[in-house]
Amino acid sequence: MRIYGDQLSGNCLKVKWTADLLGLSYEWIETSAFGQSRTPEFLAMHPAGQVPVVRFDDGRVLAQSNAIMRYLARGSRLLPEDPFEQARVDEWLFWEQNGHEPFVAVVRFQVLAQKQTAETLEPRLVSRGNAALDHLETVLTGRNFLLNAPTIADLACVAYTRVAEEGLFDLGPRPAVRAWIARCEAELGVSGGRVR
Ligand SMILES: N[C@@H](CCC(=O)N[C@@H](CS)C(=O)NCC(=O)O)C(=O)O
Repeated sequence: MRIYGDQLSGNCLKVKWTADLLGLSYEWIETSAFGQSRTPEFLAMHPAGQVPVVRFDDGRVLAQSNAIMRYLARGSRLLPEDPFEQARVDEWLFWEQNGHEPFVAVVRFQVLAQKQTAETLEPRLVSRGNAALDHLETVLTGRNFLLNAPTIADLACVAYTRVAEEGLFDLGPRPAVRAWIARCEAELGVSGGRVR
């Protein structure tokens, strides 16, 4: 398969981490999220014009980082077989896209790419980002991973949490989150991607 992704995007790294952890062979097509996903050629493959996208050897195309992770991880230790445990993974995947990424990742983008400061950031986005990090701190207190074992839920949620301080969020008072990030980096091979 071919993975079209920007190595500096947390959403794209989620897919790379999953494929690497599972030992899947793939060709990485570096595609900058600053323009290269909006060329006519790319739009012909994926009209939404965003990365990550996977094109499988049979020509089928799949987008959305969490959908791709879920598809790649089926039948592996990263996605439990039990239907209810799977639904709990999905719960985290949907929450990450709806309650975390739109705040933590967006604020970080605004700081790094748009040079916004604590004074110019939209307070609502910052406050929702802090609420997401607080939620993780509460859940992870006394736990090693979001569920009973490491899953794609951890990969999804750690992608932008581990770089949240680049968006001026403070992980200092969130020790359970910091310890979980370290565990994900060590046990899930999570690394790389520091810019957007
Ligand atoms: N919900 C999507 C978000 C994809 C997304 O926002 N991709 C960004 C990079 S992180 C992108 O391609 N931006 C370029 C653009 O929109 O032109 C996912 O999880 O895959």
